Amino acid sequence: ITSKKVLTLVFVFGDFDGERRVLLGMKKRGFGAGYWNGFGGKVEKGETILEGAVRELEEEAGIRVSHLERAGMLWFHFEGDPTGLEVHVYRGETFEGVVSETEEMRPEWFSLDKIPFHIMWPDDQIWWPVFVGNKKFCGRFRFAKDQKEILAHDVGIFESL
Ligand code: 6U4
Ligand code: NA
Ligand code: NA
Repeated sequence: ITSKKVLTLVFVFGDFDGERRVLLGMKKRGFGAGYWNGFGGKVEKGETILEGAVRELEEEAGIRVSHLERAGMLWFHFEGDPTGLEVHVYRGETFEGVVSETEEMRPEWFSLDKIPFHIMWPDDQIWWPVFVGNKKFCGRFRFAKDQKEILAHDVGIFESL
C-alpha cells in the first residue's frame, strides 16, 4: 500500500416500539453499488473525520445527528490496488429530520435479527457482532481483485479507540 483514502461509515440505530433497528442504505451508484451499507464517504479537505461523517449522513439519508460515537476502524486493501482504505465507523442513536431517499442511497430500517448480510460487503458480517455488542473494534481485510473474496482478515476489540 502506498497511499490511502480516509472514509467514514455511519450506522444510526432507532427504537420502534421496543424493537431495535438500524438504518441501512441501498447504494445506488459508485463504490459498493448494490449493497446495503451504512452511510458515509470520503473525508474532504478542511473538515474533520467526524464532520465528514455528519455531512455524508445528511447528504445520503437526509438526517442530521448532533452526536456520533466512534465505534471502530477498518482497513481495506484490494489486491493490485496500491491505495488502501481507512474507514472510520460511527454509531448514532438520535437524529433530526426525516429519513429520505437520495440519488446515492435508498434508506431502510432493519431489525437487528434481519440484517441482510448476503447483500452487504462480505466483511460486515465478520465485525458486526463486535459492533452491536457495543465494543470498539478494529479490523483489517485483504480482498481479491474482484472486491468480493476476502483473502485474509483479522478483527479485534480496540477499547482505546
Ligand atoms: P463520491 O460519489 O465520490 O462522492 P463518496 O460518497 O465520497 O463518493 P463512497 O460512497 O465511495 O464515497 O464511500 C464508500 C463508502 O463505502 C464509505 O462509507 C465506506 C464504505 N465502504 C467501503 N468499503 C467497505 C467495506 N469493505 N465494507 C463496508 N463499507 C465499506 O461495510
Ligand atoms: Na458515499
Ligand atoms: Na463524498
